[in-house]
Amino acid sequence: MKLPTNAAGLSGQLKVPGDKSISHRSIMFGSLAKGVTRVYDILRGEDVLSTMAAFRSLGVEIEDHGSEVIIHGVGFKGLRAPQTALDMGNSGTSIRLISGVLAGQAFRAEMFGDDSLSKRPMDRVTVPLRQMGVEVSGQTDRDLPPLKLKGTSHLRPITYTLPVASAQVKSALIFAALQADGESVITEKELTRNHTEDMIRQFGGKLTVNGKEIRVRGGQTFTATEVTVPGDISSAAFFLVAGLIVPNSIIRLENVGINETRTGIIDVIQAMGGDLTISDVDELAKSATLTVRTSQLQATEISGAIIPRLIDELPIIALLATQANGTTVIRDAEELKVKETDRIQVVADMLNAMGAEITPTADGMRIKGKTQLTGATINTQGDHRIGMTAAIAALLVTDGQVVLERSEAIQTSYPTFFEDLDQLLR
Ligand code: SPQ
Repeated sequence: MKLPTNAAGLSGQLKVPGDKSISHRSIMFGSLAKGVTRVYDILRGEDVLSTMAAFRSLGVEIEDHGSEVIIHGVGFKGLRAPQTALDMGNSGTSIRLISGVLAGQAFRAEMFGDDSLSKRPMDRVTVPLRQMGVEVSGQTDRDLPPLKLKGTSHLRPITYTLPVASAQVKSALIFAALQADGESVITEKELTRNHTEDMIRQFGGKLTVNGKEIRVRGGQTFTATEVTVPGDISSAAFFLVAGLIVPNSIIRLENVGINETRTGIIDVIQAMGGDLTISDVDELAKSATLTVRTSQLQATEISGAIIPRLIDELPIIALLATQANGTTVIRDAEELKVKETDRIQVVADMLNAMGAEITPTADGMRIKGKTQLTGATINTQGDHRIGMTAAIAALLVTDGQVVLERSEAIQTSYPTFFEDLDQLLR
């Protein structure tokens, strides 16, 4: 598709779609609770639909009424063996978290995904799950999908320190630990998004969190509840950056999730001198309105503990940095290499093809600021965040056109992205 270029400005207000991480988990906990859970404002992206389809195949009745989803939870003991292999599509969250759920189920299941998912390492979850007593096998020594798994109703608890900063590995182990015979102790490498922990409490379960250490007892039961999903800050990020770098812009994004494990991008925008205001804070829902205006930006350094708090925003932050004064450096982000694409290489290649000057490094990038972007043909390579970054970059192109190939990847997390962008274009 041909992307809009040379934007005169962006203005208006938006409510971005529901948070992807919370949407996945609301289906999982709703299915594993006893009783009827209602989920409002769930993200209707393809990744979340993969999780929904998987739980239906595991015997859970899920009514999909659009903005309201009703889950007839069956409890951990009510899941049944799937008749066919589970299709996880493009979704790392689905395959990894559901591995943890299946760990405690005494039946066989197979999970597969698309080309991109089939290249993503699953050994980060299979290694600890084997220690707990699960039989699991994947492809190559990294356990790439398809994964074949046979769980057990006698799971051993685990004491495990994560070798990578990953909310997916942590969450998979929490789901397994909830079904184990005793207490598990899971220690994070860095603090990562804590939606699984929050939702355990929301569904009436218990866990103890002490800094990076999480203690979870097996044999808990969950009670159905209502979940309202806030807007996804990872989706809002594209319009936050657009509002800062496109001249004559002011964008107001309402009801954006501001869980502190996800707000690294706000810290970076502030460090770069971006004009961002936070209002209408709802402490309970952990959401707020974020307003951005076109700004003069300074380069910054992004590394260390902030990385997991903005990992999915790094592609669009790289674009932001191409418009700042000075050279921005990103370090400690080697995890980007095992996302839907190698997001270090693919982001650098894409923006460099448009005239940026980005040097990929082993664990991040060096991004020269104040570069003029020009037209190019970009292929998402099946990565939604690459597609949306290209679309925001195109707005700055005054010379030439930008063509986006495989744009359908954006359906993964933000099906209404182009409608929302269109609404903001003056
Ligand atoms: O689900 P998937 O494909 O892994 O999605 C991504 C994304 O860009 O939307 C990563 F590619 O988000 C992950 C995120 O990077 C979602 C997630 C979660 O919901 O727990 C955690 C992060 O992954 P990880 O590997 O750091 O645990």
